[in-house]
Amino acid sequence: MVDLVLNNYIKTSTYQYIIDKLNEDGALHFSLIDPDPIRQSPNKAAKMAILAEEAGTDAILVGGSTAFDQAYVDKTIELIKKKVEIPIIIFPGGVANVSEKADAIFFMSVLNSKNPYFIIGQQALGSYLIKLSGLEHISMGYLIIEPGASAGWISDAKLMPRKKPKLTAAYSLAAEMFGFKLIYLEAGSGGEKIPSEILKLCSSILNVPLIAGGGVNNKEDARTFVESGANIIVMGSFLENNLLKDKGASLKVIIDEIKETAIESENKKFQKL
Ligand code: 1GP
Repeated sequence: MVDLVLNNYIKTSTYQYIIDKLNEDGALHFSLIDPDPIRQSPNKAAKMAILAEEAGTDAILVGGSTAFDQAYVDKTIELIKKKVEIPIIIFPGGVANVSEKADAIFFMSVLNSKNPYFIIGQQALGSYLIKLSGLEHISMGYLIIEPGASAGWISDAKLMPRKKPKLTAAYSLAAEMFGFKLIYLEAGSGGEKIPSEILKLCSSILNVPLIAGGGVNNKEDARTFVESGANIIVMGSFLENNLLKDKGASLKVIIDEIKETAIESENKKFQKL
């Protein structure tokens, strides 16, 4: 479904689309699809993207910690692009995820990694490719909270403690002060969700949009996230387990809940940086 905001984004940028759509809806839902040959073929990924768009998701994220094959990532994005109108954003697990076929890339830094390779190293390696391809890059500070799952292990993160919200809030604020346009809090795929106290504290001090993901599986999870101040909810495993089975029906229930909760809650407005 093409609405006004989407039309406008086609003329401007994906980042502009995110800000405008957030200001219009109050909260967004992004669908994460992993271009991993062990998980799904590009064809299956495209079918999932169509169903997610029909269910009301606001963007498709393509990426994963274990996607190492550039050609496979290209093929997956190319097929999805033919089938959906919403933006496709690369959520890179590494340099091999850079593909000029997408609309944009989250140019992200794992700020609580113990290894500088994940903070600036692989970003430096990918920077020329991104520049030359003209791919829109949206800077994003990424923080991995306990338990962290594969993302935490692969990025060698010093996991943010679940019971110390102030630590994650301080890292988030520092990321905003560095100029990151988005802050992404990740608890790891398929694991325990980010505690509400962390989301509440981060949301209360940040001026940039707060993305949250990991373990969101039902409308109650989604409602809690939005009520706690998450502006964008990312879901991955749920899509893999349910989208094709029920043709997006259960995802629609969750996305409707996100939009309704956002209308009920008082949401801050965002400005483009
Ligand atoms: C995105 O890693 C998450 O932040 C995806 O987590 O697979 O649990 O939805 P799920």
